[in-house]
Order: sequence, then structure tokens, then C-alpha cells
Amino acid sequence: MTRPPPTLDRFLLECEPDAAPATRELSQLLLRLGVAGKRIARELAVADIRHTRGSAGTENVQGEEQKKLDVRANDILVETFDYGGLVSFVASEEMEKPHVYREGAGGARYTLLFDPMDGSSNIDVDGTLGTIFSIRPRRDGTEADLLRPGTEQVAAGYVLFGPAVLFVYTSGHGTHVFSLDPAIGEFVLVRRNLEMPKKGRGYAVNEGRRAGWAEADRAFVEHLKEPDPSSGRPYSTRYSGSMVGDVHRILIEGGIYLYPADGSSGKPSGKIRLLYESHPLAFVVEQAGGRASTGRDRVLDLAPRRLHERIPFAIGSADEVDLYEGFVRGAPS
Ligand code: AHM
Ligand code: MG
Repeated sequence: MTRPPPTLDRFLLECEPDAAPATRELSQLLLRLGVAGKRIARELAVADIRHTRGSAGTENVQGEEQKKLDVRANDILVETFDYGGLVSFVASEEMEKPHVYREGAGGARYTLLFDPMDGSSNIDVDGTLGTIFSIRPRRDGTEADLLRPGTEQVAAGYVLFGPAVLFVYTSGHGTHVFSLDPAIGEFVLVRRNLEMPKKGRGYAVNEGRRAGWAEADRAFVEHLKEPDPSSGRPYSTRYSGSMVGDVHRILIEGGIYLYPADGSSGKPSGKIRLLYESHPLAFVVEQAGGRASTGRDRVLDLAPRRLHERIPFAIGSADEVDLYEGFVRGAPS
């Protein structure tokens, strides 16, 4: 009898490296993130019918407009962990301060961070979106638990809302991809230990913001566009407005995603948030053989000083990230 590919719950039970109690709790946590992902996918699927697209009329702590679905996805995630004492608190791109749970908060082993709806500008046009998550060990139960390097993440991943709903995660033992089978309502394993290409042929960056970039960023992108068949150039631009969508493409096809510092639009450190976006995606991509860098430093080595800190962010295939760092150091290929 041929065995069907495992569902997420079976994979977590059978294939997570050890069955220590902490690992079991981690499996529970990941499973619940899968449930939250399914609920958010459902919200997106019926958004037009329920008239839930559009602005919520509020701003987040970074002064960005919140959409109704940003708020709804955040509420779903907060509510998902409001029982069972799995996490002591959650922190989110959409909340100024962490939300502390009362039940079991003291005994929980983990904390959870998320960007509930990544690529918010795609909400109103039915474009690709994602939910990014990062799981960390709970230490003293204060915000200081979070202001630590990305190497301390226990697990991280994202749910991609595209033509299919994908659940992608790592717990430090490879990166695995699951696809939601709507007929049974379960995530099913489609790629185990994903290995991304060492080199790609695409780049993702918002070139409309070029005027605010540093010279090295401009020179790097110009270099990618210059024809040189022997080194695979020119590269193709693939920018969707959703980093999860772009990074997922890069995981499969190779290439680089870039959000540099932008001096002209009030984003001297770029847009991407270290804790909710950069750290978790860096963990996933490194586990698939890729790299993530500010151009100078390995992203997973960085510890933020503040919860909502942003960093210039480059992520993708090892060759392209190496090349980018060469430009930043002033030593192009
Ligand atoms: P968000 O989490 O508020 O949606 O912001 C992050 C997103 C990324 O997914 C995307 O790559 C980028 O912001 C798009 O920003 P811009 O419109 O400046 O290109
Ligand atoms: Mg985001």
C-alpha cells in the first residue's frame, strides 16, 4: 500500500527530531498556527462577499494605515493562543505592545511574534498575501525576552495565501512546505528539506524608491540588469508587493529580495521589521541553503533595541546575497 504524503499533524508527530515535552508543545503551537492560517485564508476568500476589504480607519504604531483584514488577521492570531498556556505573550507588527495572556502565562515555554498580514497593499486587489511567524523561548516573561538575536528562534515560518494556501516552517532541521488540501481541510507535505538554488535569475525590489537608495544599492540593481549571458544577466524583475510571495518564489527559483534603506521617504533603515519579518524569513531561507543580510551583517545575528525596529534587508540565494554584500562593501564582483 502506498502511503499518502503526511499531513502537518502527522509530520510533526513522526518527524520532528525528538519527542521531548518541549517539542510536543512546539508541535501543538505549529499546528495551531496552521489552524489560524486556515481561518485567515477563509476571511480572505469571502472578503468581497462580506465587504471586509478596505481601510480600518486606524494606523499601526509605525503610522501605517491598517486595513480591516490586517486587524482581523491579528485578532484571529491573538485569539488562537488565548487558551492552553502554550505562549506567555504575543507581539505583532500591528500592536504597539505585546499582548500578555493570563491563563498559563507564567508556565509557558514560548513567546510568539507575527506579521499577521504581510503585503497589505495586496489586500484590496486579491493579490498574494502572507502571515509570518516566529517562535522564541520565554525567558523572564518581559519584552526583553524578544530583544535578542534571531539565532534564538525555536521555529519560524509563514502561511502563503495564493492560488494555494501553503504552510512553510523550520524548527532548525530543514525547511518544509505543506499545501492545504481544501477537500480535507488539512495541510499536506509537498516538499521536505527544501533546498533552494544557490543562484537565481530574478530580483525583487521596489525600484520606484530608487531615488532614496545608497549608491551601492543602485549600482547592484543596475549590475543585475546589465546583459552578460556568461554570468546569467540580465536578471528578471519579479516584485509582487508581498515579501512572503517574493521570498517564496526565491525559495523555489533562486534570486534575491531587497528592501534597502530609503533616505528620501522617511525610511532610513528601510521598511522591513527585524522581529516580525526579517528574523523568521532569514531562519526559513538559511535552513534551505540561502542567506539573509543587511549588506553588512548576518540578519540572524542581530538583536533589536526596540520591538518595532526596521533594518535594510536582503534575502535569497547565497550567490546573489554574497554579490550584494560585495557591492555594499565597495567591492563589486
Ligand atoms: P506590510 O507587512 O505592512 O505589508 O509591509 C511589508 C511589505 C512587504 O511584504 C513588501 O515587500 C513591501 O512591504 C512593499 O512595500 P512597498 O510598497 O514600499 O514596496
Ligand atoms: Mg509585513
